[in-house]
Amino acid sequence: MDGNFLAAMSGELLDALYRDWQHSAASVPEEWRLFFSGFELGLDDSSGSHGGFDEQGALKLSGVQSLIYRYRSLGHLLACTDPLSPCQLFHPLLELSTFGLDEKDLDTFFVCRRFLKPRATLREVLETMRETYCRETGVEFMHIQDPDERQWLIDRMEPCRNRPVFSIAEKLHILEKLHQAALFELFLHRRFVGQKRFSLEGGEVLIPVLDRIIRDCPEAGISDVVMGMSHRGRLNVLAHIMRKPYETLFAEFKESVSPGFMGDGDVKYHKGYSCDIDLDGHLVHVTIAANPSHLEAVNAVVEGKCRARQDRYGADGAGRVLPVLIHGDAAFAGQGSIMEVLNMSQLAGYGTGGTLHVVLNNQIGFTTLPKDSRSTRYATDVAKMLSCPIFHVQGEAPESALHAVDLAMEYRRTFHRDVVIELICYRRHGHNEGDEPAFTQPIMYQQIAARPPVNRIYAATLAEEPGVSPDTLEQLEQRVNEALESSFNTPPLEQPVGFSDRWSNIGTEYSAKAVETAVPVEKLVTVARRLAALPSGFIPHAKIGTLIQKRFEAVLKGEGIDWGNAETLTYATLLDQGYSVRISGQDSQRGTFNHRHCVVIDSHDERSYTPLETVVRDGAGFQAWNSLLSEFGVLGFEYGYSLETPQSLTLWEAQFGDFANGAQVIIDQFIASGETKWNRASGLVMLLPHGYEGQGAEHSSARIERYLQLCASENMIVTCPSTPAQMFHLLRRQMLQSFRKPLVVFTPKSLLRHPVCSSTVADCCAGTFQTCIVPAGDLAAARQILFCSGKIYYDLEEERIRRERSDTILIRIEQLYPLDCAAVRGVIDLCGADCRLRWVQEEPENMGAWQYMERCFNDLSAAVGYIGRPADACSAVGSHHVHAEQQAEILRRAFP
Ligand SMILES: Cc1ncc(C[n+]2csc(CCOP(=O)(O)OP(=O)(O)O)c2C)c(N)n1
Repeated sequence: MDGNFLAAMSGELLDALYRDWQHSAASVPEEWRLFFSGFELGLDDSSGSHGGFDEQGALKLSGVQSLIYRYRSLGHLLACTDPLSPCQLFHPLLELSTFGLDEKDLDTFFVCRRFLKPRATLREVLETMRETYCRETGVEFMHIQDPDERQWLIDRMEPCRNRPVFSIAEKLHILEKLHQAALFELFLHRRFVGQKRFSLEGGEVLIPVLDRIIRDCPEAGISDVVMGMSHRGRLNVLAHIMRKPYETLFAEFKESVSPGFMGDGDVKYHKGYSCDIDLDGHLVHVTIAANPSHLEAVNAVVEGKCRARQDRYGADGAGRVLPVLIHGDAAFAGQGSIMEVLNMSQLAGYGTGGTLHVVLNNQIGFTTLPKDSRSTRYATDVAKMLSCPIFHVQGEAPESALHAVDLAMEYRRTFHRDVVIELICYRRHGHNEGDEPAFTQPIMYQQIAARPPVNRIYAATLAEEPGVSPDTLEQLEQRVNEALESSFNTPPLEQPVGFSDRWSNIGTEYSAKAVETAVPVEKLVTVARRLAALPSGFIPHAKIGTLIQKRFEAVLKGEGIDWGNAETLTYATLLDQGYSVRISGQDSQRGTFNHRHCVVIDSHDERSYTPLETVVRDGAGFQAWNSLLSEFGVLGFEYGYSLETPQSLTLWEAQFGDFANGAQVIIDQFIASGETKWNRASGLVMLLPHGYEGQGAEHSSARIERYLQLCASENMIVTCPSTPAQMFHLLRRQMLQSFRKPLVVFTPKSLLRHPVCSSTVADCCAGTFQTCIVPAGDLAAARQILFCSGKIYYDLEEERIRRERSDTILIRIEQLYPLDCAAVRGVIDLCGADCRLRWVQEEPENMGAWQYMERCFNDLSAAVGYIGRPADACSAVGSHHVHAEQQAEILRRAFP
């Protein structure tokens, strides 16, 4: 039996075990049987001190040890962290009597295990515990299962009682940051009456907290900080952390500044920004990601951005780049995407060495109170899944908050895990400045109105400090006010136009010009040979070994290149040209439909081997990750990754295209509209398996219509390549073209192994991506033209051949958006007046590309009819049999 364990047991438990043993020795484990036998051996009935064993003393001792453990574990229940509520002074689990102790024991010395001292009075123990865990900082850390991590935290909290000493200079700096935060809001309120700013008032402590994070960076070796946050206090953060000039912010209020790019722009509290901060010669590049209103949606994007930077820095990347996410209490507890991002934190493909989470808990979400918005005690409880420390800090105790920051930063650096700091504060006004909070929380808001702002509270505390003169305090405040006033009428600096840094040589305009994507045959053979050469002693599954050899043989033969082979050759040729490739998605290494196998597993020892890593050049890298089972989080992450990597092909693959709508916020708010709102381009590729094969509503449609509805102003490219060579050229084009736009690719499922769906080496080594495939044939003589896209082409072509309908020509639209209107017009212009024109699709009439294509055909004044499933509420039927009948009906109607 572990002595520590015995010491940590509560008296009640020991008693209960003892009674059980007395009743039936067999009912307790062997080691307890021995323990109690030994105990009774020494029993002395007359004294209560049995043969040298002091029963009462032993119970008290174990009570003291339990008390220490309990305060570490639950002391936060008595922490005084809410500025709006009186401090809680009693909790039944933390009463002396609960441990079999009372006031009389306070001055008794006890032997203490894992405490500051080996011997201490109960009074000392209790004071240490209460001061450490029950003042302005409540700490949850005993859910951490690693004993070293727990002890590490204890060693840094108990000696200083979670309240370190700050120098006067440091205190004045805190006050300056608090003044900046508070006076900025008052200034905006006065100067821009009635304008929304989502004031930080009540939560001003956020500014010294973020400032401290940045100031801790040099010591931690951090060179980059990437932040994500929502509306609340964002302008304040932009001004006082990001150093966005006041004059630029004021010009945005006055709407007298041009955005510096052509686009829709965004409201000022969504905009991103970056700056370099020089801290005594140590430069820290700080970025705040642009984000939409959708709360918490930016988190995964920030993680992806960080990971891309970390990958660029190499081995010590995770140490150098720090993700900081700032959350609202209601959003942190309410949005499921939080859990997805937390779940990424320790995964090899998505981890970023620990994220610093700051939850600004203003105790309300719009008008909703915590009792209606969460089932947990704390807004942060979801984070406990990570076994990481959570600090709950009183929002009017800036020094305690800064101490929590220091601990969090050091913890992250030591253990590479997430940390959460919750700042418990309040919101001085309504949700925005036009909202009346007293409609819904009249008493709470009376109380808030009576509360002095935190900069005043802290200034009053400092005024008591010896060595701080009233003049010093006054001048500090005056300086902050003067900076605001003097910037009010200063014109802002011109915003730079175009992309910058790594993006500076990337074009800002879409171009339909064909891109040279072919590769020399010798190059294809060389990379194919390398891909086929497995390391000696590596034994893949027999079928995979054959597949790898067959891929190579197809290249040597010059024909029979299937989808998986073409896709692998695409990555290989790009890697060979120095472009990195990162693909992630559910089961993407093997491929949901078994076509990819870009990571091969040894049958004997399960070690993995990635052939594509052997063809990388010039510092490029290949990464393929099986993702966590998430769409929202993972797509957001890969989008973020793509923002940092214009010279990388970043691909996200949905298991089936139909599941991508779990990430709809990322698609709508970032991928489709990020560039026009924020001037941030992305070359992200979304691979969306598509095709009607009788697998029901969630395994068929991939919702083509949704993407087409989002298309305008060449914001993204939507494609449905029908051959392996087309896929090859399309993905190569994505890197080789002069600009970056998100690329949506509807990829096949059954075609992956369809014997007719194969390409030749010549197809890959000549030509380029064809936006529209028009077969050789006499269009003028055709009686029927069928336009289509994707897999249905193969069904139509088979039927056309079977029926010997040489009068019908099939036109494949390979790029739906931007549509190659000239090519479509060319077809229509050439065909005769009585030629039957039809669009054929597998989807119901209200889905698929039809409604979009109908508009395009109308614009071209072409009367094109529809063939496909009738409109439906559901994208596909559940019965394979009904599916087959519907598919046959489409073919019958296509060939009347
Ligand atoms: C996903 C999403 N749903 C709803 C909203 C509307 N909304 C804006 S702020 C807000 C309340 C947020 O509360 P909290 O997270 O506590 O942050 P606070 O505004 O209090 O700082 C809501 C519901 C939104 N922006 N995003």
